[in-house]
Amino acid sequence: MKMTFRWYGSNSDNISLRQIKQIPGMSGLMGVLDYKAAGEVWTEEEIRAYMDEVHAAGLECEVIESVNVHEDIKMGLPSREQYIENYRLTIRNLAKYGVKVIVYNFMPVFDWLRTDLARLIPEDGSNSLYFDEAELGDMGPMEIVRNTIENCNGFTLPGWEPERLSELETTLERYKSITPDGLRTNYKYFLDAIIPTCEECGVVMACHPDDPAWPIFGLPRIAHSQEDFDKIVQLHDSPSNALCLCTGSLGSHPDNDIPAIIRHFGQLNRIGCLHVRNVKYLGHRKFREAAHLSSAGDLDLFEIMKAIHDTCPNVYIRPDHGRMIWGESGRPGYGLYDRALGAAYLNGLWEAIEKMSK
Ligand code: CS2
Ligand code: MN
Repeated sequence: MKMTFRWYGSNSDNISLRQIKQIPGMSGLMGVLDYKAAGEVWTEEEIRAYMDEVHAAGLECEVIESVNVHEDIKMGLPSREQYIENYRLTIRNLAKYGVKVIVYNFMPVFDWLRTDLARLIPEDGSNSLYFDEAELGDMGPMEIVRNTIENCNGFTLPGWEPERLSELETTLERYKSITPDGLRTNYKYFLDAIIPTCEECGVVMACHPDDPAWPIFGLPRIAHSQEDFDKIVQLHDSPSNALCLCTGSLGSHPDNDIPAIIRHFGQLNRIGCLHVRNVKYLGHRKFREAAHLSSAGDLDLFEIMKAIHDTCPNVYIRPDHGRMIWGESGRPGYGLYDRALGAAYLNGLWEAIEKMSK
């Protein structure tokens, strides 16, 4: 297992590489050029500059999260050809600089969705991301976008990049005629085009699940259960067509048995990387993000780490979102302290599992 940390680059992260390096056991980053719009080519110069900075801090960057997929590819529009070509060039360029895994998602319009980005946890005064379908009430997609952007403390949030949302109304309209099977057809077209490139240059694509793990606003969503992912890995049968299993995203639905899902895809060699975090169920389609510790939420992090250990022991993982604690303020979900605590805890579980299995 390689422990990594998400970092947005020196111009848009308030956390420094030095701070990340000081977290025990941190091998490197899940990095990103966060200023690149979906569909753009990531040039060699841009990648080199980023990698030089990361390496100078004594860290690696073998995973990129995310190279976003242009909406025209998901919708299957004729303009997708150029965006796919750009995506292939980006894969090649990243591979030249040591990138092994590229995280992405195939969710229409929205990446993750929350109704509150800083819900107070009354027991201890910390706050975390929170979702309550009932709170969505009459809120339409436009309103939730406005809310989210207003409440992100001035940071751009992954999945909520302004350029993806500028044509929101037209896009939402177009999706009305796309069924889940239709979306899968467009997905297959994309994979058939890019996976041979990945195989050539030793890169694994890792699809992130829908979050929350059910459809929202009537949009087709096809990545929130084991069954969905079985279909995805079969769309193009190659070890380069893999998954980024996110325990918190999948775990937002209590029916998803996370350790079993990890074991299933781990045995198939289809896990490119994992996000490991905990969630606390508060009712039907209502949850908040919890501290990583198993007893703080409803997921069993020991069983999760054990499943990783048993089926994909060399995989990249990162603590995913954390709460805001100790008076920290920053990008919602992406503070330093709670994610560092998460990493330390997961490393501790790992050490114990390793030693006990000898
Ligand atoms: C991330 C996702 O912050 C998050 O919730 O786990 O935004 C993830 O990076 C994307 O879905 C991957 O494309
Ligand atoms: Mn995630």
